Amino acid sequence: MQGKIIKGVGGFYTVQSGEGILAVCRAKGVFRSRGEKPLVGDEVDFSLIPEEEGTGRIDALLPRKNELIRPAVANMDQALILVSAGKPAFHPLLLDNFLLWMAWQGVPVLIGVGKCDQDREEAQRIAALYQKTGYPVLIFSALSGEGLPALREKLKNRTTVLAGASGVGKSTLLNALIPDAGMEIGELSDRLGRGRHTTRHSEIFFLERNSFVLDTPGFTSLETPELKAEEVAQYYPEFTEPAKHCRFPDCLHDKEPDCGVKAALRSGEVERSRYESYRRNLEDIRGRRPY
Ligand SMILES: Nc1nc2c(ncn2[C@@H]2O[C@H](COP(=O)(O)OP(=O)(O)OP(=O)(O)O)[C@@H](O)[C@H]2O)c(=O)[nH]1
Ligand SMILES: [Mg+2]
Ligand SMILES: [Zn+2]
Repeated sequence: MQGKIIKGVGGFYTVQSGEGILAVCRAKGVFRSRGEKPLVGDEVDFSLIPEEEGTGRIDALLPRKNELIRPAVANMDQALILVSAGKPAFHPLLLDNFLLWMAWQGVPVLIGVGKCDQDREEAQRIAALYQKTGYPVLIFSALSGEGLPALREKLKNRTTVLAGASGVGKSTLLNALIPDAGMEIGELSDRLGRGRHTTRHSEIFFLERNSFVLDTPGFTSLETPELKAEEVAQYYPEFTEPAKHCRFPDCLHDKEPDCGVKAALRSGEVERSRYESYRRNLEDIRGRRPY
């Protein structure tokens, strides 16, 4: 039988067939010996174990369309990266690192600016910061419901992974979109500004025909992916055009004179926070030991 892994906890994988049959499965030992690890989002061949109702066995993983490291899921069409316009406060570096990871992993991105009910001006400010990146930005509130119809439209006929810092409202958004998702939602503790009932495992939810959304655990920080310094700029889409005007073809847009990206920064074509994130990525990479 063919199915999709919708959840994985401690070596047990919940697999759902197209007909809606659910089975909690173990993966055969051969996977481990081959170094293959089933991921949430994997399409698999599985069989039911007749003696134990509701259990099964994964016999084979079908070829993946893609495979993400952060978060570890497979076969995603796009990522919806969430930030909050209220609490917890928006951190540009964390969003920029999410964007960098997704671009590097080849996954198209939407930016969702949530909790706009808490601070409408901040939501507009964040959206404006990302306008020049070309990433679509959607402002919404899972609480008031505003912006949700437009968001739902973007999720149609796709498998979308929700990603973002802990407490930004990923699970709450899922509950708003799918009333019977029943995800646990964290109360924001004032001291840490992040959720307490935080999501621990990635899980797939059925939104509507051909449309799936994945809830994932939040990150509080995200390191720069394993890139070379000269590769980073290509994942900052708004740098591409100004970089054509750099004097040196191998310009890192750092200390070099006559740099098109730095000129664009001065003229406001490139946002300062984006450029600062880029510089942080360079620093991270330079600080790494060769291996
Ligand atoms: N005012 C307001 N509060 C919201 C909104 N969405 C979520 N919250 C609150 O934000 C807190 C955290 O929400 P969660 O949905 O648990 O956040 P999460 O992103 O799933 O967090 P992790 O699972 O830890 O990654 C809860 O107290 C929610 O009630 C919103 O649109 N408006
Ligand atoms: Mg959650
Ligand atoms: Zn340059």
